[in-house]
Amino acid sequence: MNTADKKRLLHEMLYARRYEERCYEAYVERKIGGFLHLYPGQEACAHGVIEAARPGHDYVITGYRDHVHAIKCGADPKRVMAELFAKESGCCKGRGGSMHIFDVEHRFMGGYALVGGPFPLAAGIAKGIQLKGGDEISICFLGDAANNQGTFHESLNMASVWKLPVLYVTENNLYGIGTSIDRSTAVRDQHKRVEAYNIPSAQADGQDIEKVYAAAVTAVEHVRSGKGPYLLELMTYRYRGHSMSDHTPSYRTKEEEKEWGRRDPIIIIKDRLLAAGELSEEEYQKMDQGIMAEIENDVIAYSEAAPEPDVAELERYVLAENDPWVKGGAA
Ligand SMILES: Cc1ncc(C[n+]2csc(CCOP(=O)(O)OP(=O)(O)O)c2C)c(N)n1
Ligand SMILES: [Mg+2]
Repeated sequence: MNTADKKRLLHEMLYARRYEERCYEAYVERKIGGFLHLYPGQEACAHGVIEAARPGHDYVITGYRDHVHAIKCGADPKRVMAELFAKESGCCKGRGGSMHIFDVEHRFMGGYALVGGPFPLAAGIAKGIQLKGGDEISICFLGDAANNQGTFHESLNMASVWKLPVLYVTENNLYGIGTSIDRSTAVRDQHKRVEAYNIPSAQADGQDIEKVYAAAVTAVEHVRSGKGPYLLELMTYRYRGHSMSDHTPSYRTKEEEKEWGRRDPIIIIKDRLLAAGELSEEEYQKMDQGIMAEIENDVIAYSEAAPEPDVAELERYVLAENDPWVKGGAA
């Protein structure tokens, strides 16, 4: 990875951090309602893996912690924020909200609330690619706790038997809501679980974007070359609680939080660039100021000014049969 790539990824991760922090504030201001799961601490996972793939060409699917994955795939940050604000200009016309971001144009296939739900969907997407003979791959990001769902085992077994082009990425942040992995899961190292399905796997440091990227290049290359599925486990940590319902977690020790705070994905790449003389502190501060101004003046202003959905159209998009657009009629 060259210096320009490292700086761009630093910019993207810092943007993601400030974006999510601004979502937190907007929630407190009651501009965002419903569920809200934020990504600070885990930025190197989505950025490192999707960077190694072909965003907009490969299909990406994930759970409810989905804003950053969608944006890295190419979704417009303004339309993602407008979606969180439940506005008509949102990427799902304000009907989906935080857990249901979707952007078919950039092949971001959602955003799902059901833990483990995307495992079979990702396999289905991969089966479609295989039947059509395309060179795309299907990438499924989910948390460590999702791997205890039956869907994980059923989907990975079929994916292996059918040699589907699907990359499963476990973002292992050591907790499922407030339950530590050591209390819920017999195997702490998630990559070991797929040996039972004859699927190759690896574990990488999810806080270091260069390590995530290197591991993801190997994983993507394996899947794209037709050798079947692969599982990449990324060891990471979320700084805030599971969602806005537990924003100051009481189930973790301060020592553990501090330890992971020292391994911040943005600081790791920033310090590396500083030490190599490829970035100055002044340049970094300017980058940060620019990002915050852009989010405020561009993204938030757009979302605040965006129109509300029409109440008369509340049932539109609930069922395909209600929608003239789906039947081939007017938009
Ligand atoms: C089928 C199902 N069961 C339970 C829940 C409630 N639930 C929401 S998130 C979650 C824990 C998921 O943890 P993990 O997969 O590790 O992801 P993380 O939130 O840590 O990113 C649970 C049990 C749900 N949404 N869906
Ligand atoms: Mg987890």
